[in-house]
Amino acid sequence: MSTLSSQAKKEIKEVVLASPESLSRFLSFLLRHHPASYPLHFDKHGFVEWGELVRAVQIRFPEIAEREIINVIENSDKKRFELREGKARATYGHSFPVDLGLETVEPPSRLYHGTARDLAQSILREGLKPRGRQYVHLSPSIEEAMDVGKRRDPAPSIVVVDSRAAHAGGILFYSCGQLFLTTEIPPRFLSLWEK
Ligand code: HQG
Repeated sequence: MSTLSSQAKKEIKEVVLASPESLSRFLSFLLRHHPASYPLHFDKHGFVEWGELVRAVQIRFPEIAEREIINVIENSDKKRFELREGKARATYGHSFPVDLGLETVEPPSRLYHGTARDLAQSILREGLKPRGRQYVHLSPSIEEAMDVGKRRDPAPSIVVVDSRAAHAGGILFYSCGQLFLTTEIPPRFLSLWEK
């Protein structure tokens, strides 16, 4: 029988939980959603002081070394975070208003949004809305939109955005790494991708 103390069990749990994936998810939670339960101060561009961020992460993962946090930031496949001049921020995905300093761009003629099958009809009816986030997030390819949609549904629906027409109609698009961000897309620019 196990004789581990509850403290030891807790410590093992923390070590297991501090995988790069869980650390990345926790950084997203802190930097995208500004939880009141952690002592973080954001500037208007969404940056927090590096030392403050490290201390907040160590509240959750007491064993974590600064280097491991840097590794997650530098190795994030989707470049979710940036570390600049002693400050860090999330590069997209915020649920509170930040000035990311993004440039408006002329988008490619089509952009794609992967979502759950049961949300697609509502999107076609009401338009693409940012819901809990500051922006709507769009992918430049069907493959990338599939990966986004698979977070919600193993066989996602892909909404096609006629971004050329939307841009011509006055909707602003921002380039953000591999993604394109916008505030809302009305139904007339949307259709469903058919395999
Ligand atoms: C849906 C991840 C019903 C929308 C991803 C989506 C992305 C509607 C959900 C990034 C709707 C919002 C953002 C309408 C929109 N009716 N549902 N009218 N309009 N929706 O998570 O784009 O891996 O805020 O389809 O890869 O899924 O975390 O947006 O399902 O790039 O770095 O409302 O987050 O990046 O969900 O994901 P989300 P998203 P990371």
